[in-house]
Amino acid sequence: MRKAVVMRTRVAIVGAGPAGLLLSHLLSRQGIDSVVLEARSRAHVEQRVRAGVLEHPTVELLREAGLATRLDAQGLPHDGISLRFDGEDHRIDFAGLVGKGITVYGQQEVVKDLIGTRLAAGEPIEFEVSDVVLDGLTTDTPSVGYTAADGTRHVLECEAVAGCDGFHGVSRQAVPDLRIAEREYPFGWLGVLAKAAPTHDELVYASHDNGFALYSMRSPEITRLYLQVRPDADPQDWSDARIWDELGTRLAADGFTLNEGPFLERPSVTGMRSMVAEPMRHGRLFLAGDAAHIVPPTGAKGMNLAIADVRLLADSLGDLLLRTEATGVDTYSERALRRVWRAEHFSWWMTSMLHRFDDDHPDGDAFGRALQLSQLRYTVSSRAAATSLAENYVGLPHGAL
Ligand code: FAS
Ligand code: PHB
Repeated sequence: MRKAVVMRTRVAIVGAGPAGLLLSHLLSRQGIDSVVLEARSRAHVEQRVRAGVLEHPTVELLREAGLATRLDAQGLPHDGISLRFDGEDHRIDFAGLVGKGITVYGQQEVVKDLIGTRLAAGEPIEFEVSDVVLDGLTTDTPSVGYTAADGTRHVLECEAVAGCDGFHGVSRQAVPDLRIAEREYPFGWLGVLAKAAPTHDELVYASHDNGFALYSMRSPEITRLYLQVRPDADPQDWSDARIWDELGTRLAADGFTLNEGPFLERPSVTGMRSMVAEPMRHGRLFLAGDAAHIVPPTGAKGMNLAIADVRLLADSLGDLLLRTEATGVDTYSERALRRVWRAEHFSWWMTSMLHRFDDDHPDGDAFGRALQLSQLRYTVSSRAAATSLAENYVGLPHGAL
């Protein structure tokens, strides 16, 4: 049995999604070395279509960190969204209500920018690793064992481990006595990416008796659309014609047209859940992003929350490793969870208000639907209610809670 190759760094980061990649960049700006370990290939990670909306604080952070050149050139700034119900459109004017907006820019573009920046700086990302094992987490010399893409076994000795490996990763399992709070929703989203020029310049969230639909976009040539479906829906049961027909029905409103076009990838169904794992720290292991929490995508919070986590974690690790000041890491979990729970509530609220529950679901009866319509009407007619939606959607300032 060949001896493992031993390497050293200051922070071992498991996962090359937005959380892991941004954390490595923010640490590097403080002169702190890290190694990013990623299970998939670079090509897979860079083409994975997921989130599409960047909160205001996310854009500000990416600009401050020197990561916004392409974002500023290709991102689509939006000053509002529309809520659509009873065939009527109601715009929520973010700029007018809270003086800020959002930017539509695909998560895979953020990931490409981060990978490009890290590799240009000659900083290591190990793709296609396997058999990741975390060790020594309650000491100040933890290590991460892994098998590299070439099959050789490695041990990465470090001073801290960042678990940025998403919902299906290994890090969360390494935290003993984890408290999990979660909720499964009785529906999922069928997502499509169409080569069809957007006909509307802002996002539309539609609540229809047939179900929820979301109209989004990626560029002046590409539309991103979602349909509420059963959580176990098979995309094979949804022909292109059926998808366009249902989108047309649910998004219908005076003056609204929907350009159709070829799908750029096979439609896929994403399940919906809310989940929070506490604490987000165990010794020298720190969880960030989807490794610690999941939100339904209705509030466009998933990636933004991951970015807020690692901003906090990068500062806390800087205090610990550069100034032997442990207050940051000792309060990281409690401080991160304040924003997490704010985003969890907002995402649950948007999901509960906009989706159709089946008749046999407690929220699916006539009373439940009447409550939803009342909430929608109040939200679009009250400045106070619309302002609350706006400030949550554009993103509360980092550190505000
Ligand atoms: P990620 O899951 O992005 O990254 C974790 C990385 O760790 C992955 O690259 C994975 O390959 C790697 N990994 C896992 N296990 C590992 C191991 N053992 N060793 C090494 N690496 C390992 N959010 C929105 O705001 N809007 C959306 O529309 C939206 N749509 C989504 C659709 C889907 C199908 C999914 C799954 C998520 C969606 N999200 C959406 C949420 C998503 O954007 C996440 O919030 C975001 O990717 C979180 O980033 P990370 O925490 O970095 O986790
Ligand atoms: C997207 O454009 O992918 C998107 C936008 C808003 C959401 C979810 C997804 O709430």
